[in-house]
Amino acid sequence: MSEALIVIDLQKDFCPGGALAVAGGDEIVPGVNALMAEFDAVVLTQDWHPAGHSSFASSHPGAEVMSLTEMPYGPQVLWPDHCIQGSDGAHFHPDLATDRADLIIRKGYNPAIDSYSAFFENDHKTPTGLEGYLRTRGISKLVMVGIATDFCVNYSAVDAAKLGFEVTVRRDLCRGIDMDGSLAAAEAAMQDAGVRLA
Ligand code: VGL
Ligand code: ZN
Repeated sequence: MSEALIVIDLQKDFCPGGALAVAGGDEIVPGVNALMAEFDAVVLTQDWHPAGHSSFASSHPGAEVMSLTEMPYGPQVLWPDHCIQGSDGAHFHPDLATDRADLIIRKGYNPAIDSYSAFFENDHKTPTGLEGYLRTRGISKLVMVGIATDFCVNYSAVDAAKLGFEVTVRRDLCRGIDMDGSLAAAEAAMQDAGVRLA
C-alpha cells in the first residue's frame, strides 16, 4: 500500500505578489519540500488556464472580480486573470522542489470549465486522469498540502475521499482565500466527506 503527497497549485500567482495572491502562500514551501522524502510518490498540480478562460471576470463584460456567476455546470466565482499557460505567474514557486515530482498534473485548460479539483473538472464528471495514475501505481493513501485550502485543496480532498482514497489534509501546510466564510465551509465539507484534517 503506497502513499502519495499531493501538492496543490503552489504557483507564483497564488503567492504574495501574484495575480490571485493568498496570504502566506509562500510560507509553506519549506515544509512541503521537507515532507516530500516521506512518500512513495509526489504529485504536483498546476492551475493552467488559456488566456480568456471562462473563470476570469475579464471574460464577462461588466462582471466584478470575485463575484459569482452561473455556469452550465453550476455556480462559479469569477477570478482575476491568473495562471495563464506559460506566463510567469503560472510557474511553481521558485523554491519548490519540483525535481522530486513523479507527476505534474495540469488542470483548468478547458476554456469553458474551471477545474478546482485535481481529479475532476468543475462539472464533477470530466476526469483529469489522476485517479487512474494513482490506482495503477497502487497508491491508496494521500496527504494533501497547498493552496487554496478552501478551493482547490478542498475540492481535491473531497473528490479523493469520494473515490475511496484515505485522505489527510495537513492544515499547517495549506493556505486559504477565505471569502464569505468559505474556509469554515470547506473544512466542514472535507470533514463530512471523511477527510482527516491534521
Ligand atoms: C484556485 C481559484 C482559481 C486554487 C485556482 O488553486 O485554489 N482558486 N483557480
Ligand atoms: Zn484557476
